[in-house]
Amino acid sequence: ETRTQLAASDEQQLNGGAMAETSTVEDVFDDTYREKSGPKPRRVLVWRNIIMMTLLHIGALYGLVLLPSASFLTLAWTAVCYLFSGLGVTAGVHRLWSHRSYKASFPLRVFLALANSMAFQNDIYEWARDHRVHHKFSETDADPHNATRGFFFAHIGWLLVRKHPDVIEKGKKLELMDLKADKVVMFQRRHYKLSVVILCFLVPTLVPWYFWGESLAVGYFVSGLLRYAVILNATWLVNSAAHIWGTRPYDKTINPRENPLVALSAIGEGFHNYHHTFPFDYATSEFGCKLNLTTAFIDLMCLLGLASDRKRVSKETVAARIQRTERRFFTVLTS
Ligand code: ST9
Ligand code: ZN
Ligand code: ZN
Repeated sequence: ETRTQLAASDEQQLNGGAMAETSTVEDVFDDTYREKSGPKPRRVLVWRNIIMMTLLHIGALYGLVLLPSASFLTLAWTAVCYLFSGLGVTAGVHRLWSHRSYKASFPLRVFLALANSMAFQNDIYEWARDHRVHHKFSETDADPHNATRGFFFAHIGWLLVRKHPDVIEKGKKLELMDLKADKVVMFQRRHYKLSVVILCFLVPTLVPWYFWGESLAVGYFVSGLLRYAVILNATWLVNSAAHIWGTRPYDKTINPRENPLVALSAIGEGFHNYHHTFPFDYATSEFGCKLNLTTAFIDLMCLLGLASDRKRVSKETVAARIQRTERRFFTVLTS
């Protein structure tokens, strides 16, 4: 059995077989793709991004210097912004829009799209498109943050150079109808720049200044830049650290790993061996809400009637998959 076949049969057993339909989302590994032989294309640096990312990190360091002078309310506000923008990535563009692992009502999608703009990680459409190619062609030329090119490339380097042509070629063949049909996604894409200026920079800076007289500098460098840079790095650690360090209980033949430290900073997204094995599971982990605030948030939304249809892989399917991939592992070793 290939990885693609394994995932397809596991997906059919979701929620103990209760949810028999298989989604059309192309987020499972494609065994048929082969990297082109011959020399790799030249690496083209994008200086605009290198300069902007350097300035951002210098600004964030200055935010760290200002941190002791921030009032308690400003620190609490910064934490709220961290959580809010984090959920826009984890519960929003990752588990909902990239993987369709649950359904969200219109008001919840509006909330998640606003939160997503506060995180400023490219618009939902672009992020989800890149993320689906990441899963489908993981650890190859067609993976935008191919971790076989090293920690730095998987972490931030991929945002500082032109993409490998195979990322674009394979990405263009993806089925993205669900994203194009979502009015919230397309609205956010149309007004992306303005929404980022307002939500990622103006709101975090102006709220502490207007409501409790914080200085504009502390608002900008702490709640704005420092919070933004930390969220970015927490997200990137999933691509770098969680593809390099950790255990592989579910499938030893793939690189993504279980990394509890990453899970903690990325509010539940570090169980990456599980996630690449079962990308359609809304909890992205075997262990539900453990170290996984995002799963707790989605559960709460279901309780409030704002979300539904959580896809969950059963314990039996997990156990069966571990056994089957163990067999595959030995076949790979001995062939
Ligand atoms: C950022 C994103 O940080 C982070 C994503 C991380 C993903 C993590 C995943 C892990 C799991 C989840 C964990 C969540 C944890 C959260 C924790 C929270 C507490 N398919 O891109 P262009 C086509 S962003 C199909 O310019 P270049 C397309 O036609 C940070 N087609 O390529 C496109 O035009 P359009 C802020 C594709 O020139 C055209 O090609 N943002 C695809 O090679 C050109 O595309 C930045 O820093 C595809 N996949 O440039 C900006 N890709 O889009 C960074 C492209 O109009 N980006 N096409 O349709 C850039 O500047 C550029 O993309 C580039 C490449 C320089 C990197
Ligand atoms: Zn990954
Ligand atoms: Zn994913």
